[in-house]
Amino acid sequence: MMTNNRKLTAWVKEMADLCKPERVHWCDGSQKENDELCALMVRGGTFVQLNAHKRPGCYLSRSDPADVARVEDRTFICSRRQEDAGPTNNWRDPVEMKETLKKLFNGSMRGRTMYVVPFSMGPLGSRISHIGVELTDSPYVVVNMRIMTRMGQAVLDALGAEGDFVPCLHSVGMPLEPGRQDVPWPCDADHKYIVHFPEERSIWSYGSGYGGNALLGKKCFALRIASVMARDEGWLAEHMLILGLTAPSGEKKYIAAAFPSACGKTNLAMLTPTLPGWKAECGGDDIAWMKFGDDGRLYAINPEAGFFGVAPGTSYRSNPNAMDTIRRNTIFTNVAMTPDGDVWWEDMTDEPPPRLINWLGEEWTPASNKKAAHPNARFTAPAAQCPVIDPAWEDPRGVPISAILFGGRRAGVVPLVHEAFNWRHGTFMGSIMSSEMTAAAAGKIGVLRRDPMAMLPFCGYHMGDYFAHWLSMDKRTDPVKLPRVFYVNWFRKSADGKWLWPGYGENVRVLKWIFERLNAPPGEGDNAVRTPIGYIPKPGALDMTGLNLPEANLRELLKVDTREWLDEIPSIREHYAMFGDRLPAGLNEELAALESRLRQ
Ligand code: SAT
Ligand code: MN
Repeated sequence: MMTNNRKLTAWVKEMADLCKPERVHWCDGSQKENDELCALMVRGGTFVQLNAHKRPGCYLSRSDPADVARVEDRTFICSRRQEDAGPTNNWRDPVEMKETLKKLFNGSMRGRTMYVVPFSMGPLGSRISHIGVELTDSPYVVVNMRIMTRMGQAVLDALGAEGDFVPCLHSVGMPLEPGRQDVPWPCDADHKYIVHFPEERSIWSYGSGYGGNALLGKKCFALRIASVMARDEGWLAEHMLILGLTAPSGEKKYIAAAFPSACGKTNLAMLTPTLPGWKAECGGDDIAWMKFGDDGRLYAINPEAGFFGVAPGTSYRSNPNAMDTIRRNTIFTNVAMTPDGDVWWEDMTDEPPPRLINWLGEEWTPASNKKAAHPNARFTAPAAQCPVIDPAWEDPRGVPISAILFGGRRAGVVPLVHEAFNWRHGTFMGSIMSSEMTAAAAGKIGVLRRDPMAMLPFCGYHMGDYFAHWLSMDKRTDPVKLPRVFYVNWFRKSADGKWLWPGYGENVRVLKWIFERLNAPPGEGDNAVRTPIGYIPKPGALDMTGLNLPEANLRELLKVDTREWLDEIPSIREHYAMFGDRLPAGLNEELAALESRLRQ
């Protein structure tokens, strides 16, 4: 091993004694190591190598059908006191949970290799970054972590003898007892545990090999554990994309945006503006860590180094930049395969290919009544391959954030865009965010859920305290230096159920309005009208050049219906009731103020 970090070597030894792997492999992160692991997985059936002419360096993996998404009901926050996990998390006593887990992990890696995966969330050496080490018996996890994080020896070097890290233990939970034949996707589907110990800042994950359940740098560390670190240390760990927007004048601003999983974050992060002269560059598509700079502004880094994006729906029409990002060196999970060894998924092309192997490994034709790709099928691709990656995406200082966008899928009520009156009102907007559910997590598709700041499944502590932490930001700096807050909804539908807004690259029209708002002091600027819910674009203020959108659509998109909003109040109140006395008074005051503005 190539570290003299005592905490690390002691922990690896202790966990190896518990999990009893056949061998321990310290990952150096090299290309050679990666190639060997990929070859190993091809031999074992975990990976299918894709057509080297069409998808060089790409592999397909098909998961166990019982292991296809994050499992929120098997995700636990084990703070010492239940009230510190709050009503939005599953809580278990940490001592009891450790006992349960130790039994499960005891011998769980028998016959397998334990990989030691040192990783950095964020550019090495950035004051905003943090280091973790994942122990896993899944080579699939190792090669995914190599794309999603900075992984390997350089991280051990940065850690040094005394550096601290977040320990992340992972096992697929299928020991290979002598004589037991391995399977392409080992897991223990009936005993999944995704467990966080916020006080000791550690993660234990058992039984699943899929996505956020197993790539522990992502949601487990960069959101659940990091949100606790951020609360303790005065910064923000958020479920947000980072976008750099340059106006025709050359002026550039950075925007961070929070949407629930699978609401088009990756598409917005990589959008191709349809307005001439506007340029959008991608800083990240899922997570932002923001700390105050010396100038009092919030600076963001993307803690990840890759994209773990939803494949279905991704096409040259919806997201050409993502399509170009995934041409090579990409891992596809649960997509369909064409006869010539390429990939396909729903809506990738207008016409499906005549024959495919579906995500279950079965023959498939368009006449089949099953989906070819699983709705939560994913690609894992290096961010550096994105043709519009922001030049500053690895800047250790981060990028200054001028605006924060909240949003979700709402067929009604919520207008295309509105701006908060101030930081506290913006926090209120984030706290009542709502969306119709998608396939990223196991659950009911289409049901409306309130998902504050898109952090409902990712906040590692009491969400009432999280709101209070957000509210405290305007005491930590001069409030005019904070990002301005906006709320967008690309998904509003007409009475007869048709999308009112074309979305995708056309969203730049909304971003342009936001950009222009930012160039006037808060509450000023002549491009907005004040409504009870916030500022919306004044008629004519949204640039509609070249878009043949019926006037009636625009009116419907920007409509603020007082009646409909008053109807939302009881559900907001019900949502707030869940947080009990930990709901900050400031948010109740905002709710009361909204109601009184609506009744005026
Ligand atoms: O599986 S992940 O949690 O990484 C994907 C998502 O839910 O956004
Ligand atoms: Mn996400």
